[in-house]
Parts: sequence; structure tokens; C-alpha cells
Amino acid sequence: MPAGFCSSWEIISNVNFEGYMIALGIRPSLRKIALKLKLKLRKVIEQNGDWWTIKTCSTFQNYTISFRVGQEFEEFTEGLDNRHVKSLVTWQGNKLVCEQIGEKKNRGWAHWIEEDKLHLELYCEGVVCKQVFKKKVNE
Ligand code: VL7
Repeated sequence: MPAGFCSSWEIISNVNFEGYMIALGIRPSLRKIALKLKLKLRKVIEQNGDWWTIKTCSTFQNYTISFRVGQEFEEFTEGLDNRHVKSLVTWQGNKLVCEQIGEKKNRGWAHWIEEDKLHLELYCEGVVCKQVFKKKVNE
């Protein structure tokens, strides 16, 4: 299994975050808050046996999912677009890919490692947001 995901990560670029939020139907007031912290997002990725946890952290709020690769789970995107989706994370080569089946078509994300950086693409109805994270240096 591809390694190197488990770490704390800080964002270094975030392209079309607003387009992704619009595709999700996030209201303008929340988009405004989110855009202010769009370059302060962090990811904390942990793995315990088969269980993965991905925490997305900001000064405003955090969002956490836990899953097993290959096992569908119910996801409630609480504090984001507040939708219920059926999610499934699988490996596609070296990419950790999630499909989020629900009201929004072609929704999901893909994570992979490239040159010590964590890459993330977020998809919703043909819109793509691209984020890159670098390893957080312990203080
Ligand atoms: C999850 C947020 C914008 C609403 C708040 C903005 C700041 C920070 O799905 C995601 O990550 C996956 C893959 O790593 C694991 O869950 C992205 C954050 C994207 C979308 C919606 C703006 C409200 C919130 C928690």
C-alpha cells in the first residue's frame, strides 16, 4: 500500500476553492469566511490498522472523516454543505480516491503524494479544486 500520507500537512496552494464551494451551493456568507482561511487549512492524516482518519482543520472549524479503504460509509458533511452522501474510498494506483454518491453528481476527491507534497483534488459536478500541502514541521 502506498505510504507517506500519515502526517500533519499545511496548505501551500488552493486553486478554484471558490468554484468548488459554488458547485456545492455554499452560501455567500460562508464562502467569504472560507476564502479568508483558504491558505490556512491543515490536514492531519492518521492510520490505525485498516482505519484511516483525515482531519481538515482551520481556525473556524474542523471536519473529520474515518473510513476503511474499500468499505462504503455514510458521510454527513456537517458544517460544510450539510449533505448526506455514501462514500467509498479505494486505491487507484498510488491515489487514494473517494466517490461521494448523493445529490451532487461526480462528487469526490483524490489524494496522492508527489515529491514530498500531499496533493488533493476535490470534484463536484465537473468543477475541480486543486490543493497542495507540505509537511508541517513540528514546533
Ligand atoms: C473538506 C471545504 C467548502 C464549506 C468552511 C470552510 C473551512 C474547513 O472533502 C474534503 O476533504 C477530504 C479529503 O481530504 C476529506 O474529508 C474537503 C473541506 C473543504 C469545502 C465548504 C466552507 C466552510 C472548513 C474544515
